Amino acid sequence: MKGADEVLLVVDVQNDFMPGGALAVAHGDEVVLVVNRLARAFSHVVLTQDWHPASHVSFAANHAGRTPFETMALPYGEQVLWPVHCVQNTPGAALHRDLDVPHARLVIRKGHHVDVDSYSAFLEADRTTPTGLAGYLRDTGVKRVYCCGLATDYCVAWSALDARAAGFDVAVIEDASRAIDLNGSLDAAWRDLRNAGVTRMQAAALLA
Ligand code: VGL
Ligand code: ZN
Repeated sequence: MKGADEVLLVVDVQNDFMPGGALAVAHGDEVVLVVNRLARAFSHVVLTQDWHPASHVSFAANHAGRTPFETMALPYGEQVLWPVHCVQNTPGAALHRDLDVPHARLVIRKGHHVDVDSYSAFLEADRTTPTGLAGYLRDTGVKRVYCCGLATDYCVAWSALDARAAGFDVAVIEDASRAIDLNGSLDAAWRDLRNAGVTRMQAAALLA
């Protein structure tokens, strides 16, 4: 059992990221059982939930003439425009029904500011607005963060990079995550993670 100084961060295991969902991640449903198994090895688990207002700036539908998966310049930088997904209190925003982590202590909801996206569980896409997660983890004695969930190349990678920048030891559990892989984003994410000193590992190393 992992101790008090280690946390499992389970990112966005939500219906809209599952096959058939609004922003489907290929094989996204395959993470659910391995996440359940991993979670049993951790006393401390935190979940995240992408949680957008319907008028969110990241939705292509909210910009005339724009289509999903284009990028657009916003005041805080380049933003990928997504299909409408994870709208607050909709079934698509709910956690997958088979996700079984009764001892999860905290659910961080992100992307709730209408004008700013937040892939990261730590810092919004303006790169300045904190979610409070770094302070929470420090206050609860966490030193090492194990990241998994959806999607590897967006919310998992950005969360892992920000966890590292906040001073935590960080690993990404590859086979407990699945990627969107838009224009080489998965390769780029692994390169950025390696350069930042994030460990790439497989679930078996934690389940032995
Ligand atoms: C995500 C794109 C938009 C993710 C969330 O969970 O990786 N990706 N919103
Ligand atoms: Zn989103």
